[in-house]
Amino acid sequence: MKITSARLIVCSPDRNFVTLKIETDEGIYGLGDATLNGRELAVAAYLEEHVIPCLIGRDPFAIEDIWQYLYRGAYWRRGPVTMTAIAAVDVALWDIKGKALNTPVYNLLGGKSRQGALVYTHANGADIPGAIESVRKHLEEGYLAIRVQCGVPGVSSSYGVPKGDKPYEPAERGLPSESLWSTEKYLNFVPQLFQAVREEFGEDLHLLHDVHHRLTPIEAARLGKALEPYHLFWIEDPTPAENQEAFRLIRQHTVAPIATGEVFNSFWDAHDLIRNQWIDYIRMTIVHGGGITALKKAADFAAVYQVKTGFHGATDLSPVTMAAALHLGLAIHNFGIQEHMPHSALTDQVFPHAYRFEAGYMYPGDAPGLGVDIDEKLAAEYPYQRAYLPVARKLDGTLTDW
Ligand code: GCO
Ligand code: MG
Repeated sequence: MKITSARLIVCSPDRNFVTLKIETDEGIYGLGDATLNGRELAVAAYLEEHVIPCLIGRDPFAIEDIWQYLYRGAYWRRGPVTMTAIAAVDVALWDIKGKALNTPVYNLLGGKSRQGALVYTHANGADIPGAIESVRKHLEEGYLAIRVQCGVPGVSSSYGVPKGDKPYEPAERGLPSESLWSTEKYLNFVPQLFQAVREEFGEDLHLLHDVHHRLTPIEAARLGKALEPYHLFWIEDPTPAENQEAFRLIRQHTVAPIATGEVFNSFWDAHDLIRNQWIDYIRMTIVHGGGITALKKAADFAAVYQVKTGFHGATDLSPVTMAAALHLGLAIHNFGIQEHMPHSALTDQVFPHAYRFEAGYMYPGDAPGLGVDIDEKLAAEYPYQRAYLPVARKLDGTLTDW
């Protein structure tokens, strides 16, 4: 079998997606997600100008060799644009292989280690009563694990809380919006939020919270200690992770479980965090971390140190990534939990898929390959529109981590 063509489908059904379609001389094609929220066309250009010409004529079954060719052969390595481009190729090749062998991708990764993947979804509210009602709604939908974000009194806009009545979508069309942040107000408020949620829903519900890179290590340690009575499933991105050593300080003060890694694009971004067991869950995702090939290796390394996976799964990762994450999550032994921020109905129409949600778990389905497709005609009705993630400033105007 030979690769005969590879092309990009860039569309924007409610938000931007970049999809790579690799076609072969046997009529089988594969899909890869190349979406990097707010930098979509950078990845598209990298693929079109520097990667696709090197794919034509290659054997699509040679997944490992093509991965190494695109990683080591590029000379300039790592970074979100490069690794997202490699991921798109890699996932498309796994899709082709599954289709050619008439088997779902999870069977190529060791087979089922479980029947379904435990998932968590996003609850949010402008205030505590609003957040409580949002948790209730998702409980009624059947979720067993729920992330809770809430507006912080005295701060105009908080992470994870939608503006108006539309579902939360961080990237906004037009130039970056600016939001305000107050560490002091946040640290004083969050324990009250989880005390209220536990009082309302009891002790069994898995609760998660995303700090979104906004605290210093010692502030994160303070938050972890303050939330211990509410035994969260995890506290996510407590502090920026460029300095992996910072997590040692957090670990010295609190037993609150820690998850990080959604902004990672290489195993090396997590190497010290994992081998020192400074985290409990690695969130690096297939679309930004180099694909199924790379994430399987990272997950296997994490397993040696009892670190579990908690793959990123926001709406800015396309249904192709959701499908790939469910196949990998079904197979690896140290699967922890999968983020499930459901896409819009329109997005699901553009990307018909086999995966499904039922009673707190998701199932990739048993279609050969990944079990996801793209309706190119419908996609073409929603052209790309530049969008940016917000930036954040402290109350004194200092730019800070959004
Ligand atoms: C999450 C993430 C998202 C990101 C978004 C960036 O936990 O799902 O933090 O909310 O902000 O994916 O594109
Ligand atoms: Mg996050």
